[in-house]
Amino acid sequence: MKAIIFGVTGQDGSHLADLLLDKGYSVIGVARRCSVNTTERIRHLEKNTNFQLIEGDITDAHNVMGILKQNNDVDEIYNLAAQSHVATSFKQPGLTWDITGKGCLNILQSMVDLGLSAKFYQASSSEMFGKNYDVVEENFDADLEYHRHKYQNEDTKFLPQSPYAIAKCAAHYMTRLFREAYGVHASSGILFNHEGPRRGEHFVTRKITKWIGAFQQWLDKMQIDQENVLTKDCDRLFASGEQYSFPKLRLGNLDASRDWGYAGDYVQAMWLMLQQDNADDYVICTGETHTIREFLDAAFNYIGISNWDNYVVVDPEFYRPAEVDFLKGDATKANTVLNWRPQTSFSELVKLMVDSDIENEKRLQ
Ligand code: NDP
Ligand code: GDR
Repeated sequence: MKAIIFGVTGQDGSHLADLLLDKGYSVIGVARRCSVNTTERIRHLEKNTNFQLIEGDITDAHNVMGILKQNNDVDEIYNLAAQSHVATSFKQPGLTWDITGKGCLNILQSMVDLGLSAKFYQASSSEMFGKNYDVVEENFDADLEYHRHKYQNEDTKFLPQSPYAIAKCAAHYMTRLFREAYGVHASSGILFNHEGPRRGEHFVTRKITKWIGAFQQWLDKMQIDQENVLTKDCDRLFASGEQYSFPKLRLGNLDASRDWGYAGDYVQAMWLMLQQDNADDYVICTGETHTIREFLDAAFNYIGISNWDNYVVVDPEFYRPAEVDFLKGDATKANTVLNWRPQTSFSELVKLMVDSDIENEKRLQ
């Protein structure tokens, strides 16, 4: 089997390449040219003879057509390429549109024009739900008290809140159109947030765990006992000009809720979608939601600090013009049809990321 991954240098692209190579695929990864090396996440694949890295940019239709023409025997095409940072999409909406929206069309149109029979995967996003959710009322207890349970699934209407989410909606509808109009085996995975040690450093979970890794390393270097010193004299510790000073962690909205899973589990769902006889759309999530505050609780507690508010500054710079407040998916369809379930719990994910960032910082010293 032969697969092409657009966006192979990203978090998901690197996990998907690992998965497909383990399954015996020959994998072509497409990466855009850059003045610096962007292949850190796939460095371990450099010597794998089943892996080939080629240059390409999905905003260039001519280039995409050339790549697919040269590889017209491909079995599966995964489009993971995107300008994927929601906050950046407010500052660079046109670029986001070209990559995250039109890039998908460039691939689908080339597939049809070349008459390829390959299966196609589009990386759709829970951000497409934006402000919207559905509600089910359930009574859990004997005194018939009803509880409102909010969730998003394949039937929830999209109400996007950012240029990124709007571009993703366009790509999602384009994927469905090509499935229905031209019979392309084109599936969209509506994936909720998924993280891990390979997560980009500007997404909130990784920003937190990377800070913790650096902070822990600094405490060790300064031989500071966090329980005895930090809790008592915290402000002095962070004051500039002091002998001991370490920049606080600056974050934006801490009250948003996200359904966070582990990226390694989620690429399995992408692959499963392309193994089905019929193409379709699937929500992929854990079904649990946590606020940023709860992520902070879990991550700081793990290194033995219970009062993280001493180390975190809320900075309006990281607020967005429009926010997605609540995401909590319902993956019943993926559970039933794909037999897919997440394998990594929220606390396991937090530990995995904190441990990895502590190790990274040690290696840098
Ligand atoms: P990343 O931002 O880590 O990776 C994005 C990839 O797209 C990178 O390899 C990047 O290359 C590449 N890319 C960007 N622009 C272009 C371009 N013009 N041409 C070719 N490649 C390009 O994202 P993730 O791995 O986290 O996510 C993968 C996909 O899934 C994205 O489409 C994202 O929007 C979507 N998604 C992600 C979720 C998540 O929680 N991670 C949830 C739902 C959807 P470079 O290294 O050069 O920047
Ligand atoms: P998101 O992820 O926007 O959900 O998109 P991100 O981690 O960027 O934000 C999650 C929530 O945290 C709040 N937040 C901050 N976010 C960032 N990046 N930096 C901060 O300092 C900060 N402080 C608070 C945000 O306001 C938001 O509410 C991710 C991306 O991977 C998308 O590509 C993907 O489609 C969706 O997940 C599902």
